[in-house]
Amino acid sequence: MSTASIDTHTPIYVAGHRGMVGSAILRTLNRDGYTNLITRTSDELDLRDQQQVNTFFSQTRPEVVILAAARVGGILANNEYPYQFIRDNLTLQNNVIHAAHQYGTERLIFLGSSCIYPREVRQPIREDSLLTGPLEATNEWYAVAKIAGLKMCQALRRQYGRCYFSLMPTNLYGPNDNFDLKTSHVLPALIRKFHEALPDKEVNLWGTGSPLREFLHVDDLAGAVVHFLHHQPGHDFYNIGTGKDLSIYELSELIREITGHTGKVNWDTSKPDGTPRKLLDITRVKETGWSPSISLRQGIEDTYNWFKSNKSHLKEVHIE
Ligand code: GFB
Repeated sequence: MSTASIDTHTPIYVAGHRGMVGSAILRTLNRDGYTNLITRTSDELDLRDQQQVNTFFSQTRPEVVILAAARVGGILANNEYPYQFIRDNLTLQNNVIHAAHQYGTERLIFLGSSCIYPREVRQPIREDSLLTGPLEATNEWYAVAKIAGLKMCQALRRQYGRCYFSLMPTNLYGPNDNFDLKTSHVLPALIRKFHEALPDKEVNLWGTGSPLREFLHVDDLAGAVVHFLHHQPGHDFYNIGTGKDLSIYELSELIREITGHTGKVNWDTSKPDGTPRKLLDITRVKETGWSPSISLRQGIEDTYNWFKSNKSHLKEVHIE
């Protein structure tokens, strides 16, 4: 891997800067002294509208695009709104990637998800497992969109020599996560459920508790994104994770301990478990010099503190 640093005055567009991932990237870029950051709220720019996206690119001409905008949600939201997950993601990522190419953006980092890999894949999951088997049914629509985004970047890189590439993070959590119990992922849901049941009310969790998941603090992902502003990628995509997983039951016990909850926990097995395991092999990214630094306990404590300070103004997250 060669080094090709983006200097701190380069115009960088962070798409999705109000979400958990985009806001963490913006925090990290600000901290590292980047001064030419471009952002738009979804009210100012609807990324699902190609005309609006083209006009924006023609006016701002970003040299770097970090594509963190996406329709995201937990297992139930993915399962209940397959059309919104495939349509919104395909549309917005196609619009942004195509406009970036048309208006001369030199480097684009597309953010995906570990759910792009087949359900029954060998663990830990290596990048070369992509498209080797059927996807997990609860999130295949989202996964197909993310695979398509990765392939768009791969095609532009191969055909036009563009430095467009993808980072595929494992399950993320951290400040600005979605804590709406209907649409959230497991980690914020558990923080909220245990906190609201303090000190000893019953808590209802989903599935059997046996699936294994890997969790990465979003600030570690943001660190990986900035790392790739300083390194020329030698591959089309990289797994970004911790290399360690635990069962949902173990996660629930850890969050219970951190919150101080002492009541009963029920498991609602009418809710889906999802994929049995998705642990990423992070050898490829480690070879570039990046590795995660936030432990799961430290990350959950940090997120729990954020939740307690912000819970009075958290928004419900509906899918329309
Ligand atoms: O995080 P999660 O919603 O999604 O659920 P996935 C992970 C596991 O936690 C599942 C269990 O086995 C859930 O049944 N779980 C237990 C709960 N209690 C709860 C709860 O209160 N809320 C939630 N949400 N889960 C998502 C994909 O899969 O992972 C997305 O659907 C994306 O597309 C994301 O890829 C990273 O890890 O199963």
